Amino acid sequence: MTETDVRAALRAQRIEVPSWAYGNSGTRFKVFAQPGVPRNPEEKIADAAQVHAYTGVAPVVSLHIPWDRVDDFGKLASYAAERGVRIGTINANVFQDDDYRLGSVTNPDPRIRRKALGHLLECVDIMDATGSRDLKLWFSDGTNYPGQDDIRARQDRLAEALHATYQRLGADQRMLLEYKLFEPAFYLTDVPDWGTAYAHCLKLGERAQVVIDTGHHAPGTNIEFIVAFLLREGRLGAFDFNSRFYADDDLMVGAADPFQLFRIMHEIVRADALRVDSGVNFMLDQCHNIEPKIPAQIRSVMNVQEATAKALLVDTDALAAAQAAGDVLGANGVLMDAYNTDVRPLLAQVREEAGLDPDPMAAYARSGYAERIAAERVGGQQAGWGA
Ligand code: LRH
Ligand code: MN
Ligand code: MN
Repeated sequence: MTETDVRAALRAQRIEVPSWAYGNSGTRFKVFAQPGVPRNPEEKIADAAQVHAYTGVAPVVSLHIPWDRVDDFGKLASYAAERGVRIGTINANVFQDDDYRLGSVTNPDPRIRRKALGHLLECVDIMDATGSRDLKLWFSDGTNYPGQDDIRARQDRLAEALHATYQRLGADQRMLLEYKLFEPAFYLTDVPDWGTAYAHCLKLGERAQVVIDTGHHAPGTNIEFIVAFLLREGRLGAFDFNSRFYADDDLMVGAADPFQLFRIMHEIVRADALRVDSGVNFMLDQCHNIEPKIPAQIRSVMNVQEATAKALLVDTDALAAAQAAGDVLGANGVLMDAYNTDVRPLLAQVREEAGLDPDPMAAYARSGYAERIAAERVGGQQAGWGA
C-alpha cells in the first residue's frame, strides 16, 4: 500500500460511538456523577457530535433502548443530522426488568418470553423510524446453578425468538448477535461464545451476523483468530471495542492491550474489511466511570486510528515472502516493525488534510464545551446501569 493509499484509508475510516458513554456510569459499588453529563438522548447526541467534530471519523451514534427512549425517533434522527451525525445501531435491552430474573427470551415462562420478543420487535420499529441498519442483541440470559433450567430447552427458546425477530427485519436491515462468556449469569450463559452466536446466525440467514465485544472473552483468548475466522465466513457484523484487564471492564479501547488491537486491525486490513461498505461496523462500547467522558471517547477513537494506521503500514509483500519461506523470525519482524512505528505524525497529517486540528484532545479542551455543559446542565442522567 502506498502512503497515499494509507492516508486515504485512514480518512475514510468510520467509528460508531455509544450514547451511553456520555451518561454517568460506575460499578455496583458507586456511580460517580460528573458535571455536565447529558440529561436526555438529545444531549448525548450533542456530546457525540463533539467527538466527530474533533476526530472527523465518528459520525454515527448508537442508541440503547429504553435508555434512549423518546416519543419521536424520526425527530431524534433529524436532530442528529442537524448536529452533523446520524443514528446507527439500535441496541435492545432485555436485561433490566424484574421479569427477566430467570431470563428474557429463554425464560421458562412463555408470558415473559413474549414480553422480551415484543421489545425486540419494537426495536425494529425504532430502526424503521431512525433509518438504522443494525439491530444489536445481547442477552444477559443464563443460569446461576447447575440444574436450574434445561440447557437445550433454553437454546430452543432462544432460536425461536431470534427467528421471529429476523423475520421482522426489513430487506436492508441486519441482526447482530453479541456473545459474552459470563456476567450477570455465573454458571451458564445462553450465548457465551462466538461459536454459539455463529451457529444461530448460520441458521437464520445472511443478515444475521456475529458481534465481537473485545471484553467478552476468557483471559488469553486469541480474539484475532475469531476475527479472521468470522471474516472468512462472511459473518463478522460488528465490533464493540473496549479494553479489559480482568472481566468486562469496558475501559478505553487500546488502553489495556494496544498490541491486541493492532493484531485485530491487521486481520481487518488483511481481509479488506476496513471499507465502510465491508459490512463490518466498528463501534465503541465503553463506560467512563472516573475519567471525563467526551475526551475519553476522543482518545478511544484515536487509539483505534493508531492501531489501524499501524496495521495499514504492514509490509504485506515482505510478510507473505517471509511466511512462504517459513522464516518465522522474519515474518514476526515485519509485523513488529509496523507495530513499533510511531504513526502519530501520520495521523496528524491526515487530520490537517481533512481540515481538522492535528491534536483533537487539545482542540476539544480549548473549545470551552466542557465548561459550557457543566454550567448549563444540572441533574445529568445515569448511563443506564442501576438507573
Ligand atoms: C453487555 C454489553 C452489551 C450491552 C452493553 C451495555 O456486557 O457489552 O453490548 O448492550 O454491554
Ligand atoms: Mn457490548
Ligand atoms: Mn459488555
